[in-house]
Amino acid sequence: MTAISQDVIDSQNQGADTTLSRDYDALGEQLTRRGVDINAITEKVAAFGVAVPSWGVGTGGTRFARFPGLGEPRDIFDKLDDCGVIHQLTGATPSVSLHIPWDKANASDLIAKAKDKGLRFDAMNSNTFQDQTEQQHSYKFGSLSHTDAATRKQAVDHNIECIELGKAIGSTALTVWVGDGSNFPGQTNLTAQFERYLDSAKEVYDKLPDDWRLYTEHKIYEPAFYSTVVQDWGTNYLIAQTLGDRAYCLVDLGHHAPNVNIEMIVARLIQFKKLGGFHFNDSKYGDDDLDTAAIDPYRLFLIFNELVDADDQGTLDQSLAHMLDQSHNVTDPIESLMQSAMEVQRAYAQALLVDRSALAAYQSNNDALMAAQELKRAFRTDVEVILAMGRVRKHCAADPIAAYRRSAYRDTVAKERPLVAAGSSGIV
Ligand SMILES: [Mn+2]
Repeated sequence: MTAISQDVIDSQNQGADTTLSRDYDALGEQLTRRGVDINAITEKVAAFGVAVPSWGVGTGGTRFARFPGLGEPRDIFDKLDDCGVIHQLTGATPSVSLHIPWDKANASDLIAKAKDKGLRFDAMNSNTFQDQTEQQHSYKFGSLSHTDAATRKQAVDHNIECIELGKAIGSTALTVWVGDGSNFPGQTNLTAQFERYLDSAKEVYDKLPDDWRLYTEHKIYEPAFYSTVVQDWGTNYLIAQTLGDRAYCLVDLGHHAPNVNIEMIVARLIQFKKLGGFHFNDSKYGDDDLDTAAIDPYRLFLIFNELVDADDQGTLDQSLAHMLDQSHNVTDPIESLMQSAMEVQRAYAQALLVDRSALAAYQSNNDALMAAQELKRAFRTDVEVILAMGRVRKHCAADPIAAYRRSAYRDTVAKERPLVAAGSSGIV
């Protein structure tokens, strides 16, 4: 059952119909002159989905404070309601990624709720970066790479538990991110710690069903501030290589030093068949977890440029896991997630507009200026109407944010959901 009345969406779409069609036709004409079929682009973009993380619909926080929002989800079922709204309005988020133990629930209840909301389950996320109340061993000094064997075993067992629940709800992937590392030079033996990590990760990998994938996520710093066990894509690649064919590297945009050439990392991982997918977000100074494309939409475009290029070459893995991973501290999380899903689609649409044969010619002639301009031309194209038309054709909202505000969904759920003082606002 959908949370927002289809009438709200339809009446808005009817109101926008004339101008949208005219603007769409005008862009279509322009693209025809460039040899591009606008409807083919619209179809591809409308079919492109990105997963929403269950924890994303709650208000985030920093290590300083968390300011709860109105009507925050109380449990995974409330979260799935919110995720259903995002997908209903944008048509861009067909799946939800669960975080265990935050979202632990009866499998059949989860399946029933997801079915009711028209959603499915994406990768499972384990959590060995914080202690749970019932837990025997602390992760203060690490989890999969801990010096103590019993703590490592506890972390391995937790990951296996995530696989088990995932199997029951139709997930086919496990994402592992650990907070393991060190805060002081000398605190840990860097080599021995990574060996312990690999041994533990192998135990998890051995329990992976044949049709599953294991994604490992690198992160340069935080919560460990001197070193992290999986600090960059090089280490991540070594893990994927060591574990086997079903292990892939996940690229979280925020988990790099400022100005790192992420699109190049993407290209390398594609070339060596180890790109697993993305956690989309944006950052200015560190792992800021800002909304996707809020700071640097060109970087997101350049990443999609690599993906589309690989797709054209036939080298793109068609099972990449695309997910949003952001912290919404000052916005309504539903609005941020809708906007971000649309930003991902926008970058994809723009990347599809690159004239690949013209670009290849500029590259082989070493015409740096024109090569750069070819990318810029695609990036400068306003593809908003392509995104909107794709949504309208799927009976989603031409303007999801406006439709959401008109629906007063947040006010409605705020009456049922009491203001919560805290709750886990994990950012991984
Ligand atoms: Mn992440």
